[in-house]
Amino acid sequence: MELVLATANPGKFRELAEGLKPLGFALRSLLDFPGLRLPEETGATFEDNAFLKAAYTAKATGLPALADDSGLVVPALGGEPGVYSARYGGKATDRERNVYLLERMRHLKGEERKARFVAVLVLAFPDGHAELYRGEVEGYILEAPRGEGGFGYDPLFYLPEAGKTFAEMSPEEKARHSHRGRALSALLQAWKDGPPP
Ligand code: ITT
Repeated sequence: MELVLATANPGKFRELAEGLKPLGFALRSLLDFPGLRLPEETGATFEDNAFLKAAYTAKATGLPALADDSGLVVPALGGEPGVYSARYGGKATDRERNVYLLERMRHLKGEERKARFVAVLVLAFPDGHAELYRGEVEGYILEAPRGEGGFGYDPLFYLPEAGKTFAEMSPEEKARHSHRGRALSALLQAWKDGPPP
């Protein structure tokens, strides 16, 4: 089956492509469809935004499309950055957003630095049908970045059971623990015997 990965984020693309390998889909990227831009993310939830991106791409390309809407949720900040993770504080780069998050959390200590990553994957078909898969992981936001791997908030996200940040993990190790890895496992489980009923 041909499948369009409806993301313009190269970090996500890499992780999704790796995780989907066992299904043997022929993957397409947005670059295969010049002129196609993802719609504005106007939804209030990860679910809404993932659905917007996947349904739009499936309709525009005539192919099944998989979108990932994800982000970091810090309860002590009232859920920030949440669905605004990609544009937190109006900052343009991952590094600037990380600096901004650290600044916002400067007064928070111990358990107040708890955070979770959420990923919602929506697989949409040109006929309007859609399937949704979700993954979450809980950890802590460090006071300074650690590690060079991954993307986004990975250098700040510390997973106690691994004793590392996501940016200090190999791609395989991050996939075993991450929100996206967990959502992908749910998708793989549903598709292991072919298209779900
Ligand atoms: P697309 O909409 O094109 O897929 P995006 O980056 O705009 O890309 P989102 O709106 O879903 O996607 O924003 C997700 C943001 O959350 C992302 O830009 C990162 O800042 C952060 N994020 C999500 N997953 C992450 C991960 O595994 N590691 C680090 N940061 C992550």
